[in-house]
Amino acid sequence: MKQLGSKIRGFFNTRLGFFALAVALFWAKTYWAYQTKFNLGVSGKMQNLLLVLNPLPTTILLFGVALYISGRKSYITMLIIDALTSLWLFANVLYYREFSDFMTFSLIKGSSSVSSNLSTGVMGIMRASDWLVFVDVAILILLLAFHVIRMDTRPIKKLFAVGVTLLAGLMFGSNLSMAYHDRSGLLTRTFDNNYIVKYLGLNAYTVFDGVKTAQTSATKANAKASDMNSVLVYLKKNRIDPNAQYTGVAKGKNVFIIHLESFQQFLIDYKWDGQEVTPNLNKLFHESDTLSFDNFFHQVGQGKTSDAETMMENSLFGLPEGSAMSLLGTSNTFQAAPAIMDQQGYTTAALHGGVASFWNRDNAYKSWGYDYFFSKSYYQNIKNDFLGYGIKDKLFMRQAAGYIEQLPQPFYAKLITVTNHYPYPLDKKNQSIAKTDTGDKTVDGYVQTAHYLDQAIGEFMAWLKKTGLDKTSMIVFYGDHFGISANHKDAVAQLLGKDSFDDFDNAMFQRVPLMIHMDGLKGGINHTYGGEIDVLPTIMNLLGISNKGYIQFGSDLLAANRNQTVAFRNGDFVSPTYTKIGSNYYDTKTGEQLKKLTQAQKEAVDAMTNRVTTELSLSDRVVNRDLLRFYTPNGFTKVDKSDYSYTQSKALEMLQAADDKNKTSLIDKNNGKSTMNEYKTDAPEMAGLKEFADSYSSSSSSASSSSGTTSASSSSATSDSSDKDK
Ligand code: GP9
Ligand code: MN
Repeated sequence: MKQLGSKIRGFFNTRLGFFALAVALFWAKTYWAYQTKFNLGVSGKMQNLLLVLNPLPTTILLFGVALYISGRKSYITMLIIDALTSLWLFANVLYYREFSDFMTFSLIKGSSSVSSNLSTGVMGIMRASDWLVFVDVAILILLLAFHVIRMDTRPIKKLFAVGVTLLAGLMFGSNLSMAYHDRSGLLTRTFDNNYIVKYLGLNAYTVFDGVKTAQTSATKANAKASDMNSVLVYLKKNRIDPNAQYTGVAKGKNVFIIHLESFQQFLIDYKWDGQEVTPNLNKLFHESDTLSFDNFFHQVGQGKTSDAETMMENSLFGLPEGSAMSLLGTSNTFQAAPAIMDQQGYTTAALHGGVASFWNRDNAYKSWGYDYFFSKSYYQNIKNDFLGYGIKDKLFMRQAAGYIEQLPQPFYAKLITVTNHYPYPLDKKNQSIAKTDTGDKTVDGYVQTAHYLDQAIGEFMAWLKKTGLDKTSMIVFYGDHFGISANHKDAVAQLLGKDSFDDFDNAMFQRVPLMIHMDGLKGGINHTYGGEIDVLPTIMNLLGISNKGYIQFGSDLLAANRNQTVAFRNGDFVSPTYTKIGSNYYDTKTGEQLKKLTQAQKEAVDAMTNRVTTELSLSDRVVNRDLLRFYTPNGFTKVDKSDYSYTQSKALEMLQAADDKNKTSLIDKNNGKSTMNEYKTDAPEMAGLKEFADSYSSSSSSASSSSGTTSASSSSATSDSSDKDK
């Protein structure tokens, strides 16, 4: 026993022994911090395994640097590296507590607001146990100071140090490939910083973020104001005047943007199991005061939802290399819908039952000028309320209404639903239509979650009606992107009752709904071909705000003589005449592939291809080079991100102050009373919940109402569902 003890001590007295001890302590400490200081939303065996393993490769790599140095300096270097990485962890623990996200270089570089935010609030949010982050450094220093461990000053072979570095590289490589196996596109799609930390660790995330920031700042540093000239020339030449008959018809109205997650056009009027899958949305689609578009396409790339949001609210395309919101949402200048509306005297708010960091919304929304972002932590924790990426739609929309009724009017409010998200799971209690029977597991649940989403919309619309908001609002519904990918051709063919489903069918299958509903609006089903890029110009015209001078790549969908070539992010396109998929062309009307193009056809498709590639590349130029910082449209005031805070306590204070000043919220109009008792839902999760008794439709009580805005901290931040399919 004694012998073993002295052997161990002997080992720790060697340089390698000390190195191993330092790595082991740092490893254990990091894992402890992962478990207690962050909400990474780890689920499943693989993610748990990776969470345990992921601190190792980078720790070995970093601490291993000290092995290249000889003598006492080697120990000191190791301690310094240990202390610095611990300090970084400590800073992230504090930052995370406030923002539920990890620190980024562009935040540190770009805004003093982060540091001032943090330093003012730091004392308040710090906990004694946070200091334990330094415990391993302290242990090592004490062990050396009291000579429990002696320094080994004998030189180490360079080759050995190289070996350690290589080992770390190898370990990192396997970590990365295991991570990709569980989540493809982890680094290219960059959904959420939480995911990178969960899979690869904090240090790897830091390097990744550093490289990304360096790349983008190099591109930006080389950009000049004159880079904008070609964009301005193109937009000027191709500008189409909006439809004057519709100019300003919605002036001063509240605006709702309702994001229908993964909702495809084919669901409209679709019947299954003897019933309509989406009766509420069908009704809206056919109403005479709804402008409905049946040739409207999503245009997203890898950035999926975030691409849709970028197009919808900026009329700029997403990037080919992944989410522009994630990559550049923090640092770039934007002239987005919320800021435009804000400057028209609107209150602007985004509401989403998912974590704030997803798609970097917590930062990008500030750049876009959203006054408020009511994300997951703003909603009450109800048992079984969370599914996939967020709070179930019925529970989310019900609580979102609790914030909407507090917004000074007019407001611009975006509600992002999420239950209808791949892989379309829904608990038994919420199922009210049978699954389809194609036998494809990921497809068959789709009608169920879509049906649920539709019911949530129905409940929300009923509340709008009850409160009179339906008379004072313009409501825009849109499907963000496909729900069923091209990997499920057989199942889709069955759903559509077709014998086959080819590439052309798949292009047509990218239609998503766009409906603009407003009391008294001259509606109808419009057949123009358009996409998400066109929505902002359309809405601005309806609101009577000229978009002349704005850098927007879309055009008013109601304008006469508009160009109807709809660009897909990969350069393919659809139009009323021709469709391009890869190197193949099709006649859109017949779906027939055009194997031999006539001269006229060739000229036509060349012109379309040219237009599509020009628009995509000019939009990419604007976004990648951050050109909007050089150009401010007349009448627009540049957004200052530091004006915004989505910290719950601050935001709620701000909301209260705004309301005290304006007295225009729905609650004010209702003599200071909440309208939540008018919100009926049949969400089973709310049955029996005392604070929601009024709004549960099967309950007959009409006691005092709850505004639904009570804050509650949430237990799991990021949830995950494997989405290799996306
Ligand atoms: C998450 C949600 C999902 O907040 O918006 O994004 P998606 O996976 O559809 O791109
Ligand atoms: Mn989506």
